[in-house]
Amino acid sequence: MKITAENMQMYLVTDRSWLKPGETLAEQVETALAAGATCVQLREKHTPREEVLALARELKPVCARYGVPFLINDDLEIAREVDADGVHVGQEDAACREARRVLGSDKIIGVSCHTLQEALQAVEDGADYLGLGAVFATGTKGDATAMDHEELRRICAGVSLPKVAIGGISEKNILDLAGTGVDGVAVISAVFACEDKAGAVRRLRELAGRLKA
Ligand code: TZP
Ligand code: MG
Repeated sequence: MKITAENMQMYLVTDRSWLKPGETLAEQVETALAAGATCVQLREKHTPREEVLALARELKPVCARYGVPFLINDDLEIAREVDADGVHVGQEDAACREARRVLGSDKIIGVSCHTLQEALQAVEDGADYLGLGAVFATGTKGDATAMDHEELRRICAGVSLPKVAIGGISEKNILDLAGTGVDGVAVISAVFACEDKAGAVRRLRELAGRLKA
């Protein structure tokens, strides 16, 4: 599967710590997909690996039914075991090259970048898309600091791969990213913290469609 700028529009990153008793990640992801989510990344930092693997097995066919890329955060082995569409990796040494080596040329590899230098390196290492952020302050990722939007513009101007902004993005501030060059937004709390997840996805996707206008 190939990933495109359209897949960046309303990119959902999971965090099951927002679930209430009785709710399942699979049904919430399906709700988001039915409402127009364009990419799904399984990112569960507080869940034992065996459970992440089980979630991955459960989510993969759901995403496939909607024709939406299903990516795994960081864990190449889980991605391989469930035959996910790809992975999203950070700035760890050689993460992107290692992912390409393990997964091969057909899988999608996304890389988190915070500077133009990192972005150009990711291109050289064979990334398929870039995750850029945090673009705003966020309580969701403790070690994420908000990046300068001028650097965000420089990355977008300098790299032609699909690019998704992440970090602290909400319906209130998303349009502050208009004109930066990002193709869309990746969110956790803007969807998972919402009672009406379908509405949140629909509105964010509609707003994301105005970022490049
Ligand atoms: N990477 C940079 S910020 C972030 C990640 C995974 C957290 C995004 O969560 P939220 O709730 O959309 O700010
Ligand atoms: Mg990571």
